[in-house]
Order: sequence, then C-alpha cells, then structure tokens
Amino acid sequence: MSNKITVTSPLLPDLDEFHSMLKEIWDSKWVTNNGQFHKQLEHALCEYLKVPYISLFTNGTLPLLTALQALRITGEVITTPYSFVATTHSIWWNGCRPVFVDIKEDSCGIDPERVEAAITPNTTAIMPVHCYGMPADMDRIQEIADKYGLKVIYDAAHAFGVEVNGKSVLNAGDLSTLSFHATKVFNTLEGGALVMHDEKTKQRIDYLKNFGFAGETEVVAPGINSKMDEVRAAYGLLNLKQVDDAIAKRQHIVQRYREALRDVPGIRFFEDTPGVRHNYIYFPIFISEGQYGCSRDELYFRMKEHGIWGRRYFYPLISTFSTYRGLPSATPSNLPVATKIANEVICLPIHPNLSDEDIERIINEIKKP
Ligand code: T4K
Repeated sequence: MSNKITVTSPLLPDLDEFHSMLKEIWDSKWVTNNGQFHKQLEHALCEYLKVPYISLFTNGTLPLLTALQALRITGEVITTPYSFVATTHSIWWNGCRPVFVDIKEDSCGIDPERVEAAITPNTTAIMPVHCYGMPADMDRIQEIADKYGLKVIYDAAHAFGVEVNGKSVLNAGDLSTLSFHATKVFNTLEGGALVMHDEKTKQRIDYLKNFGFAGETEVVAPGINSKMDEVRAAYGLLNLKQVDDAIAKRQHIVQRYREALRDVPGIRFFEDTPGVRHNYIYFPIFISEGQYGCSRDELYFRMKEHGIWGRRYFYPLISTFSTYRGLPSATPSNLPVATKIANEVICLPIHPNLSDEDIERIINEIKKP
C-alpha cells in the first residue's frame, strides 16, 4: 500500500531554534510555574488573537472544567452533542447535568432557536462550540443568555485565530477555551488556554489552575494543577511565528478540495463565510448516500483501505455514549440534525505538510466511480 495519509500532522518548530530555547531553560533552571516563556507566550497570544487576557493551561480540557468552576456553574448546562467528548465531560465532572440541544446544518453549531425551549429553572449556563472553527451564532446566543440570566462558556478549541469582521470570536460570551493539542492549527504538543475579559477573572483563573493558591500560604478555592511548563511555552512561541503560514497552506488545500469536489453529486461542504477569517482547521465533507452512490462508511473504509485516514469527527454523537444516553435530551428524536450529520461526515486530511500529490490522491479516491 502507498504511504498512509493521516487526517492531520503536527506543526513542528525548527529543532535548532527549539534547542537553543531549551538551553535557556536548562541554564535558568526555571522549568514551570509562570516562568519567562509562559509569560511571553501569554503576552504574544493576547496580541495575535486580539484578546485582552489569556491564561495558559496544560491541555484544552482543563480550561473547560476550570471555566465552569470559576463561574460557579451549577444545575443544568445547555450544550451540543456534536463535539469532541471533552465538552460534555467537563459539565459532568463539575457535577452539572448536560442538556443536549440540536445543531444547525449550515455551521454544525448549536441551534439558538432550540436553546430557549431547553431552558428550565435549573439552567445556569450555555456551552456552545465553534465547531470546525465555524463561528457559533454568538449574537443570538448572547441575547438568550441575557434574557434568562445565563452564563456563556464557548468551547473554542477549534477557533484559534478565527475572526468575524476583524474581531476575535474568543471575545464572545463570558469565557472561551482553546486547545493547543498536537492536532490543532496552533499546538504546544499538549496545551490550552482560557480567554477572559478582565484582570480580576484572569487572577481568579490563575489561582484555580495553581491549586487555588493566592500566595504562599493562602488557598482561596479548591483549585487544580493545570499550569503550562516552560518547555511547551517555548515550543508555542516558536510555533506562533509560523502559524499564519500554516493557515495559508491549509487554505490552499481547502481551495483545491472545493474546486475538485464542488460538482460531485451527494457531497456537501462549507464555503467561506463573508467577513470571517477562517483557520481551516478541518475540512468536513457530508455524504448524501442516495446521490453519491455509496454510504459515508463505505467511502470512509474504502479510503482507509487505500491509505487515506480521514476521521468521522463527530461520530458517534456524545449523546449516544453510555454516560449520557439515558438523559431525556439525548434521544435521537430531540437531535435530528446532529444525528443526520454525524452519519454523513468525514473530515478529510488537512495539514500544512500535505503534498499536492497526496491531495490529488485523496480527490481521486473520492471521485472514483
Ligand atoms: N473541545 C473540542 C471541541 C475538541 O475538539 C477537543 C479536542 C477538546 C475540547 C479537548 O482538547 P484537548 O484536551 O485534547 O487539548 C484528537 C485530539 O486528541 C483532540 O485534541 C481533539 N479535540 C480531537 C478532535 O481529536 P483523536 O483521538 O482523534 O486523536 P488521534 O490521536 O487519533 O490523532 C488524530 C491523527 O492526528 C492521527 O491519526 C495522526 C495525527 N497525529 C496525532 C498525534 C497525537 C500525529 O500525526 N501526531 C500526533 O502526535 O483526538
């Protein structure tokens, strides 16, 4: 079989540059706990992402857990079943009850028109996802949150660098979380962040990610340990320098996919939205079996047989997993769009090192009669 093409491949910094930063860390003997590179990366990310405050984390799941803690969320949290399982797990780990609401087909984001109907006296927050980096319906979600006095925490794991009319989507809601996992547009191997609007909230979140310590002898909350170390912060500083170039390469791949697949019956995909700076983190295609001629799974496994490892993000729906399927909101009849989309999606390989030859191989496999 020819070379295996994976859905993604990490953006890696130059090894020599990384080595000299490692040398600095070794010389300083300061390896974690708000070191110099950690501070520099927070500052650089605020500038790049056009956000006022950011707090770095060890991965993209702990910011979700911490956001719910920081805002003292209790009771029910309205969320989407069409995401990576960490979104709902964070609600569960906070002892809250996830309430699933269906998504919209045009963005795969939570459908605000269905959010209102899911609100009960126990609802305290909404946790939407900018799925595939497609901006959620932020204005409408905020209107509903304001009307009912709810907090909004965005799982923005996919939305690094995404802007609408020049403004970062990370400024929406009360808090937004990011993932810097190896598979993301910008990565620090493992890593993540919380974005907030004011200094007091940053201070509180910085306490929470450091066991709740507010000084040497004072603990102000049942915090956790989720501090990013110096090695990953250094790696992040180097990757930040090449992220624009990486996004441009992703855009080139998306353009080629769209051009080649636009006229294939039974295949749908997202176009760019006017006014949006996309980051092209994923390229999902949606297969309509009747028109395409075979099912999503037939195509998925045929591609795999030929060494093309796309992924069915996000199948199965979170609401179908054993922990959650007993919830009343988890019934497929409550989630018809998400259920349909989860059965149609394949995310095609996309990363800055994907060669033109590989792109053509993928396109040819999909277009095979
Ligand atoms: N919220 C949302 C909406 C998310 O999508 C995620 C994570 C989170 C929250 C939580 O953030 P983190 O706590 O993870 O920071 C991957 C990622 O592990 C996960 O970060 C991501 N979303 C999810 C959508 O995808 P897997 O299990 O599919 O990854 P894996 O290991 O199968 O990797 C996929 C492909 O990437 C491999 O086939 C090859 C390539 N790869 C992967 C790794 C790890 C490499 O080439 N090198 C590597 O080191 O979950």
